[in-house]
This record gives sequence, C-alpha cells and structure tokens, in this order.
Amino acid sequence: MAVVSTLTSQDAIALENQYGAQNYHPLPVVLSRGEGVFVWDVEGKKYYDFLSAYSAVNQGHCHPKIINALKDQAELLTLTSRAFYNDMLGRYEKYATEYFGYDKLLPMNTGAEAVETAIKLARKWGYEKKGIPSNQAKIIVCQNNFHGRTISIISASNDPIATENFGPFTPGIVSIRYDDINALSEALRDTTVAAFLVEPIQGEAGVYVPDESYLKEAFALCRSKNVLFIADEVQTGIARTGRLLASCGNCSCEDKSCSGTPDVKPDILILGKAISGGVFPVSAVLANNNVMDVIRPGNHGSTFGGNPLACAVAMAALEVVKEERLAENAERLGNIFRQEMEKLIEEVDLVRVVRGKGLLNAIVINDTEDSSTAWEICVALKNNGLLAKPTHGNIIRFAPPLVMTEEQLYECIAIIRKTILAFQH
Ligand code: IF1
Repeated sequence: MAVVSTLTSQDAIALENQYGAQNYHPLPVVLSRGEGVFVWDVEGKKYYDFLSAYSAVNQGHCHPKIINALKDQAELLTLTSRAFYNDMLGRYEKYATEYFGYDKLLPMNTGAEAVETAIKLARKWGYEKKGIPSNQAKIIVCQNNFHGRTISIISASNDPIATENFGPFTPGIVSIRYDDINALSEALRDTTVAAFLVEPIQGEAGVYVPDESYLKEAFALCRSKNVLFIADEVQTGIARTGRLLASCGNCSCEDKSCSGTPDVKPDILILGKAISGGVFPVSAVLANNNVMDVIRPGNHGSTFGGNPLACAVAMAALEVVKEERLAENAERLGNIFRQEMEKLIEEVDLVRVVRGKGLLNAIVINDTEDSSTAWEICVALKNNGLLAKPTHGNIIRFAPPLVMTEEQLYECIAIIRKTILAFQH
C-alpha cells in the first residue's frame, strides 16, 4: 500500500504506534521539513530545533553545500563495498586525517560502530604492542557513560534501562567514577589495561563538564602507564563545545581559536553525528600509525563503511564547519546562553543550574528525578515554538545548530524564559 502522502500528526503517530517497535518515547510532534535552525511539523508549524538530532545537525538542517555534495555523488556512485577501491575514500581519508591531525582513519557508519571499532583496535594494540596476555585486555570506562547501544557498549553501562535483560555482558570492562583522577590512577595499577574510553563531556548523563584539569591529567596518567586514551567525541566533537574537538589540544586545524584542551591528543579519536552534518550515517576512528597499523586486511570493516556517498558528504560537512567558523560561533553564543540562563535562575526556583560548553548545554529542573516536570516543560516549549527534550529525569539538554545567529538565540532564550516563568506561577 502506498504511504499516505499528506499525513496529519495524529496519523503519523498512529502509524508508528501500530507498525513500529516502541524503542523511543518521542515528544508529540511530527516533523516533515528542516532548514538551518528551523524545523516544521506536518501541519506547517515552525519550530526552533534546540536538539539538533542530538548534535548531529551542527551545520543546520539540509545545509545546501552538504545536500549538493550528496546529490552530486548520488548520481555518480553510492557504494562499492571495500572489495574494490573507489575514487572518494582515499581523498576523504587524506582530508579528514589532515583536518584532525592523525595518520590514519578507519571509516564506519554509526557512532556505536566506531566505539566498537575503537575497543577492538585498543585490545589488538594491547596484545600486539603492549604485550598484554591473550584475552586479558581491560578497557576502563566511566560511570554514567553513553557510548551507544550494542551489547559490548552496554556492557560498560550502569543504566538499568540500557542493560536490563540484555545480558550476558562482554567481559574486560572496568567502570570508574567520571571526573575522578584518583579512581583512574587506581584502575591504571592493573597492567592489563589497554585503554581508557571517555566522553570529554558526558552528554546523555546530563551534560556533565569535568574539572578543567581532568582530561589533561587523565591523558598524562594514561601516557605514563602505556594505556591508550580514547576520546568519544561523537556528541562533543565537530565544533559543538566551542572548539573543533572538546578533547584535542593540538590538532592540525588552522583556526587558532580551536585550542581544545591543552596537552591532550587522544590516541584514538571517535567521531560521528555531525561529521556528516546529519545528512548521512558517517562515523570515523582516527589514530596514528603506531596504533592503527595493528589492523590488517580482514580484521574489521562494514559494507557501507567508507562508501563514496559518505565520503562526499563528510568532506562537505567538515568544510562548512571551517568556512562558517562554527566553533567560534558556538563558543560565543554558548557564553550568551549560559549568562542568560543564570539570570533566569536568579529569578525562579524552578531551575537549579545551567551547565555546558559551547552550544552543548543543559538546565536542571528543581524537582525530583522521577518528576514529569522536565517533560511537561518540553511540551510547553514545543507549544511555544522550540523543540528540546529531557535527558535523564529532570535535566533538559539545549543544543541548537551551530549556525544560529545571535538574534535567533535571543529569540529562543525569550521562549525558554517565557515558558519557565509560566510554569513558575
Ligand atoms: C539514541 C543518547 C545522546 C553518543 C556518544 C556514541 C554514541 C552516541 C557520546 C552512539 C549517541 C545518541 C544516540 C541516540 C540519542 C543520542 C544520545 F541520548 F542516546 F545518549 F546524544 F546523548 N557516543 N548518542 O552520544 O552513536 O550509534 O547513535 O550513532 O540512541 O537515542 P550512534
């Protein structure tokens, strides 16, 4: 049966409820169009997108340069598999490794696949380069992490919703407190540790920004113990936090504002989401030769990994980040956003704190973890023309596309303010 061309929101939701696995609880809005910082629902109502598909649409919805790259390549060659070479992969690999300052790139499709790839790479390096006894390699992760939803990745999770009834779990994963250098130091006493996998900011946990010195000290500790430092920048990367990368202090990018975290250069860098501007599933694992060279033909890969379409889209998406100076814009607008939220916090009891970096921010609602207040505020924000969604419990993440103008940001701040004040009374 042909899909109904003009659906009402109600129809679309009913279709998903009847025919779709219920693995999400979306906000009751049905989108049909996106452009820049705006999205429209099927009834034609316009919204500011303050989630950016969880930071995948940093360049704005349907960015013309990225869409044109998609269209042009789609009419030439979309997929060869890696059974053969193609004329796009090598160009993309050169472009991206020079862009981020690494020797090599392993192309995948989703963030979770890239995290899995990084874990495999670290383990193989552990056995072949560090000399860890066979099948004993450990990976250290942080509590309240979010790295994706595969079995090995949820084996690292302490979130019962993500883990309950999905066991048994992958062994060799040690979980420590986030932002706790002593905990990492203690865990690194184990000589079978191959790598430390960490988010520079814990996004899903509620936009937890660690102490300024944490990443640098963690990186130095890993170096001292011959342990690989793996940065999961799937959500924090690609200019989201006001730097090209939240973790990397010395990538090769030209813009001097991208100072990142000084003295941190992840041994393995994981990218996803906005590396393609949200136009196509693209992820990547970058490392230098001393690490990446443990991967030999047949060790790893995927049907779509490094396909010509993904390469064309990713190069265009990364060009947009530099051409439109998105990191600088995220830094500047993020400071304004947090300042304005601080003023709101002074006026109301409903909001306890605002935290974040660049345009990855969150507010904590002054209510119990299990309250529905944050959800109700997001429904009210939707009715007022701005889309956002709670993360855990009473935390609302705010992450607009990085192409937002200052004028648009102030309009959004006014919507958030009006909505919160209406709840306050
Ligand atoms: C969902 C969360 C955000 C990620 C980090 C790896 C991945 C993600 C740091 C995996 C993905 C997405 C997944 C998406 C919602 C969103 C999310 F709420 F799930 F946790 F952003 F915070 N590393 N995050 O944030 O990448 O396989 O999804 O491409 O699963 O609902 P993916």
